[in-house]
Amino acid sequence: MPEPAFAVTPGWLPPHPSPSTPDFTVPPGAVDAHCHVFGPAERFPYAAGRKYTPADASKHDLFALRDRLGFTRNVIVQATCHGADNSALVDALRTAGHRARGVATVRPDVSDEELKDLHEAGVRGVRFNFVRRLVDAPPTDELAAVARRIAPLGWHAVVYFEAADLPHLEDFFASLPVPLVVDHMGRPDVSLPPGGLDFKRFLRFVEAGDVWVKVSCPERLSRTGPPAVDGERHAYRDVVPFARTVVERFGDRVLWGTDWPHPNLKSHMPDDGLLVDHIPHVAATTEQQRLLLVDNPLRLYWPEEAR
Ligand code: 0GY
Repeated sequence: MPEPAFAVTPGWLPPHPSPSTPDFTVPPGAVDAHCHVFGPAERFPYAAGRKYTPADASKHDLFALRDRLGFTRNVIVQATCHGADNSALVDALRTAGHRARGVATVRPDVSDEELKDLHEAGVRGVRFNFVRRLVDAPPTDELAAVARRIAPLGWHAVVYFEAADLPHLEDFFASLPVPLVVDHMGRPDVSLPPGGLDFKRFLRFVEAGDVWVKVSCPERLSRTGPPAVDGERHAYRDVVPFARTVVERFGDRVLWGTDWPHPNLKSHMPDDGLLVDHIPHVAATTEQQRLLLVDNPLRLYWPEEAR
C-alpha cells in the first residue's frame, strides 16, 4: 500500500499504562459513576457515524482499574463512538452482575422488549449528548419522546453539554419527565471566576430542578493541567473551587467518576490514581465523601440497596 501523503493523527491516546495507587482511600462500597468500555472493535465495532475512534478498552481492564483504585462498583456510560449500539455496554454489565449499572443510548422507536432487556442487564438511564465535536444531537422532540418511553421504568437522563449551550437547553430540560444527571458539571470555563454569571446560572439550573451533577473530569476542564512538580498529588487545582461549590450546595445530588479510559483526550492521559486524590479536595468531609461516592450513586442506580 502506498504511504499516505499526509501525517495520520490517531483519534485516540491509550489509557494510562500504570495508574498510581491513590493516597486517598475511598469509603467502602464506593462507586465510579462515570466510565466507559470500548470494543474490542473486532467483537463490538464502532459506530459508522462516530466522530472519533478510541483505543479498545475492555471490561476486564475496567474491572481491574476498579479494584486497583479501591472502588466496589461502576456505572458504565455509553459513549458516542458506539452510537446507539449498546452491545459492548450490555456485555460488560452482564459480566459485572450487581457490581455495575449502565446508561445507554436509545432511539425513540426502541421496542418495549429492548427496553426490558436493557433494564434486566442493569441499565438505569439514557444519555443525551449535545457536545458538537462528539455528535450531531437529534432534534429535541426525538429526545423528549425517548424520555417519555423511559420515565415509566424509573430511569433518568444523563445530559452532556457545553456551558455556552445551557441557556438554549434549559427550557427543554425543564420539560422532561425524568430526573437529569449533568456530566462534568456542565463543562464550566474554569478560567472564569466560580462566582461569575455563567456558573451562577448553572447553579440556579441545578437548584430549580430534579438535577444531579457529576463533579468529574477535572482533566478535561483544567487549564493548569496535572502537577508540574514530580511527586505533587494535588492536581487540576483550578477546577477545585467549581466542584467544591457544587458539593457544598448539592451534597445529596452529586456523583463522581473517573471517565476511564478518557476518550478523545488529546492533551495528556491522566493518571487515574491522581484523579482519585482530587476527591478529598472537592469533598472535604467524610460525610461529603460518603454521599458523593456511596449513598448518592446507590440511590440513583441501586435504589433497592440505598438507605
Ligand atoms: C466523556 C467525555 C467525552 C466523550 C464522550 O460520548 C462520548 O464520546 O462523552 C468527551 O470527549 O468530552 O464523558 O466520555
